[in-house]
Amino acid sequence: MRVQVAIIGSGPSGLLLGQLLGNAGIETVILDRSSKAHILSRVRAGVLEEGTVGLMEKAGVGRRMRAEGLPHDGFSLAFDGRDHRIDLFDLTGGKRVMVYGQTELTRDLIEQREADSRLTIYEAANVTPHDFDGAAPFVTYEKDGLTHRIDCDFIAGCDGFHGASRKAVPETAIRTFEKVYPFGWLGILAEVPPVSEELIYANHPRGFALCSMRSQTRSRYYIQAALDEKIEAWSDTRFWDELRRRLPAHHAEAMVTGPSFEKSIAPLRSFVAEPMRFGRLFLVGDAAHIVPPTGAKGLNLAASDVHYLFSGLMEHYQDRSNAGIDAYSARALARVWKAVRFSWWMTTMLHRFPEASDFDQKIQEAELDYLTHSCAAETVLAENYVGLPY
Ligand code: FAS
Ligand code: PHB
Repeated sequence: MRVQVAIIGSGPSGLLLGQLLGNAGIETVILDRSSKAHILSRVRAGVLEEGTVGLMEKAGVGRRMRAEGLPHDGFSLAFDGRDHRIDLFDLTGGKRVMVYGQTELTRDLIEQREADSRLTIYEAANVTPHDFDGAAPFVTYEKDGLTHRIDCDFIAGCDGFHGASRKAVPETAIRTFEKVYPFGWLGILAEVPPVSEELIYANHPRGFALCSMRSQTRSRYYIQAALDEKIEAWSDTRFWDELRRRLPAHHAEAMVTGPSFEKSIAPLRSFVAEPMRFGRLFLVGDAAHIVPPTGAKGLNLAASDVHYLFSGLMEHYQDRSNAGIDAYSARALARVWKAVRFSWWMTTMLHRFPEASDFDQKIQEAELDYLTHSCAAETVLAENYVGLPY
């Protein structure tokens, strides 16, 4: 088989890139080691920047998102028993975010790819990029007991943090930066109405908590959890009790609880690989960078990477210019690092660090006090949260 762009990974990065390229007449194939069912069972991000919304619409896959997504003009910070609303719309001159689950975005992209009869090969084992430092790269994979080869012009490594693409790059050609946080997030999904119309990020002496949602009837809640926590030790009752302890009384009293149908613990890390391009192999999304979910940037960075790579590839195919693909890594990394900084800053401001000194704690309190008494500080938070320009 031969295609113009071989995409490894059927997550948001690979699917969105595949949809944009396919609509522009570029032949692609997507290879994923997981099954379609497993991919659609994953619960991850929930907040889309306007840039991500715009890309979904540009890809022709925005209908359900527009119909079912929840536009949000602000969110609240909760600490010391009170709320402080960050008015995103007012502070950014009219920008907002869209609450729409990554699971739904992935489903929309998968269904559109199938409707357009574009090929995705699921349960592809040992997917391996080859000869991407030359002019004739190819990808191999195993399926049904056979080894298959796909020749291509370019390979998009959209296979996430644990994927094969970044690992295929010689160690001498890549530099990584990492910070692992001393806690994780324990999250649940439950068919109960959200406690608030907007998201609530809470800083409490017992730890961070986040009240989010997927719809007016489905809530997504998280609490900061120690790294050695086991999901089995967290009954629904224990989770609800701990969540309510970390919220101001009026939210705790109003909270509607119920059985969870998804419960998981995710570790938090900041990670960046530089560069993001190696000859004819491009790293996209989580394959190149990871952020703590506090700033709701993971999925949205994947989208901006796709924007840069798609425009570079189209310059190559339509204008016979390699300027866009040559600039991909620098352009993507400039935005990635600003989002990595913002996600680190929000995580540091809102979580309780086990090793924090009394001084560290006073600095965190001063950060929150400054933020909630300064329009300039709120504006910095707001412009980063809605997403910096592409
Ligand atoms: P993905 O990881 O989504 O997709 C990679 C795909 O590649 C997967 O389908 C995988 O099966 C496939 N793959 C992996 N290795 C492969 C191989 N060797 N061969 C072939 N295929 C391979 N972001 C937020 O903004 N907010 C959140 O709350 C949030 N929560 C998260 C919770 C968890 C547990 C995780 C892991 C991430 C979370 N994220 C969150 C970040 C997440 O949304 C990512 O940013 C987003 O999934 C990035 O999309 P992709 O780059 O497509 O990578
Ligand atoms: C979510 O709804 O899953 C979510 C929302 C905002 C975040 C992180 C996760 O910052």
